[in-house]
Amino acid sequence: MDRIAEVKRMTKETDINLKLNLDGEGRSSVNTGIGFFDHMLEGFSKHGFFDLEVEIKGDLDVDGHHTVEDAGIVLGNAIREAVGDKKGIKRYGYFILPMDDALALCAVDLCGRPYLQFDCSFPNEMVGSFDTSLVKEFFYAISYSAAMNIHIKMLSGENSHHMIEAVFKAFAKALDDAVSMDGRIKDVLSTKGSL
Ligand SMILES: [Mn+2]
Repeated sequence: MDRIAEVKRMTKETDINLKLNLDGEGRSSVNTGIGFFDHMLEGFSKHGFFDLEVEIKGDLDVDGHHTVEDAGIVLGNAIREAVGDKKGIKRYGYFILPMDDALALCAVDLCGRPYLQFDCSFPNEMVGSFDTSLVKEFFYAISYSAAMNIHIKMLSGENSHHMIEAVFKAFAKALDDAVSMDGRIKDVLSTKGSL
C-alpha cells in the first residue's frame, strides 16, 4: 500500500501544496520563499528518506510566521494521512543527532494524541530571513495536526544554524523510525487496539 499523501490548503495568509511519500528516497523539491526553511525541509526529506514536494505562497510581506506555522499544519496532516491505520508500524522513534557543536534529541510517538515538549533556545533571533522562534511553532503545528507526541531537547550547542538543522534532522530520523514496519506487529502496537 502506498503511504503517500497530497495536501492542499489555502487561506488568506498562505497557499500551500504539499506531497509526502513516507517510503521515498529522500528526494525533495521545496519552495517556501524562506531560504533557510527550504534548507531545513530538504534536510528533513533527505535524512528521513521521505520524498517531499512543498510549494508555498505565503504572506512574507507580513513576516514568516503564517508560512512556517501553516507548513507545519499541512505537513502534519500529510503525515497523519500517509500513516493511515498505523497497522504494523513501530509507532515510537527517537534519535540523537550531532552537528558539530549542536546535539539535538527528538523522540516521537504516533499515538493519536497531540503533545509538544520543546526544550531549546537559540542564541540568534534570526538565521537568514528565518525567525528562530518559529521552530517551536512549526513542531507544535505538526504535533496537533499529525496527532503525535514530539519531544525535542537541545543537549548542547552554540550555533543557531547548526542547532536548528540538528532538530529538523533528528525529527526526520525519529519519524522515519516510528513509521517503519516491524513484522512482529500484526495489528496496531497498542493494548487499546487503536492508535
Ligand atoms: Mn546547513
